[in-house]
Amino acid sequence: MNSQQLAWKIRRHGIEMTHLSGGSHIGAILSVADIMAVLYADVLKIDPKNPKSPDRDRFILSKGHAGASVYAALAESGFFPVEELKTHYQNGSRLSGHVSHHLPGVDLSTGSLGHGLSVGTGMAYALKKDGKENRVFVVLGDGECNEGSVWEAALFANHFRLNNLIAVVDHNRMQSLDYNENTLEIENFASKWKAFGWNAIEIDGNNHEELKKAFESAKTEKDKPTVIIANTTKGKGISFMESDILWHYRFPHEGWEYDTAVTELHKIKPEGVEDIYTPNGIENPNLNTELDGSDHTMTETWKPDFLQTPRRVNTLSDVEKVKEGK
Ligand SMILES: Cc1ncc(C[n+]2csc(CCOP(=O)(O)OP(=O)(O)O)c2C)c(N)n1
Ligand SMILES: [Mg+2]
Repeated sequence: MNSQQLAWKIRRHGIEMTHLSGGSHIGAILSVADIMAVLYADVLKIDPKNPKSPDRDRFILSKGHAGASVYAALAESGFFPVEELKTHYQNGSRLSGHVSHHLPGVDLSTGSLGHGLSVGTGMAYALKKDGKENRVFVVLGDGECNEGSVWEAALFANHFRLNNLIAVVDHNRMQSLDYNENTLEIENFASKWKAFGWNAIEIDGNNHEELKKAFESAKTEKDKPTVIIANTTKGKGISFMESDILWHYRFPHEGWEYDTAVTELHKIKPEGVEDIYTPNGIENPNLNTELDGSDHTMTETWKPDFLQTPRRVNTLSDVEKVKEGK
């Protein structure tokens, strides 16, 4: 399967998994889908028949709330049955909402943000000490980089010249409730990493060719860890989810939300890909994108009086204005 096909599959599984479970974070899953697809289709040296091979590359999805993306990538790569994806986030499932190392192919449980880079740095240090050639990849969120522990790991990786460590930051400029810049400013982001001694490459993180080139060029780095600042769009691929903070926590509900998402994905389905859930798309889809105000996924913003105002919430101050009736 090529990376474009895998990215589509990750998006389709993500919609289904969050829809079935009522699970959150579809915006984060869609944002990181292209990064995950290029890693699993083209970059990582891993073997589904021997998931614990000492000669594997290590991978950590540090933004563990996007767990559905790694589960989908692993299932499509043969680590466990694709059918199992439907159990995600449900009682008794080993596919917990955040990433669990109980699954074959997962090196670290994540979900509490800010730990993945530190663990990945330790892995890279140990591999180097053992004279191994394999690399360590860590995918972080940009909001996650508010955590001080990320920068301690960055210092350590520079100090030990860990050129076998590649961090990718999913730089969608949003976190759970607002834009990063309204929460804790992190720009100029690439310059910060460079100042910490890293080789920083800034690219369009939804563009597969740019991602592949960046991963390739990291191989030639002699004595620095590499960070790929992947500029992405949160909710990428579904028009009404793109750059709308609502979709950090909200899941695609029965009705127009699910129908529109699936119908839009079918319009961009690559050749040779099958949709196991709705093979021919949805017959007579409900594409009426009007909210009915009947549920309360985001309790702060999801109020009937809020619905009188434009639906898109861009900043917390917008929410405050709505609350105050301005
Ligand atoms: C230590 C910690 N604090 C808070 C949270 C709750 N949380 C889950 S996702 C999220 C936002 C993360 O934003 P970002 O890293 O930018 O990821 P994105 O969803 O934008 O890809 C937060 C604060 C958490 N999981 N861990
Ligand atoms: Mg973000």
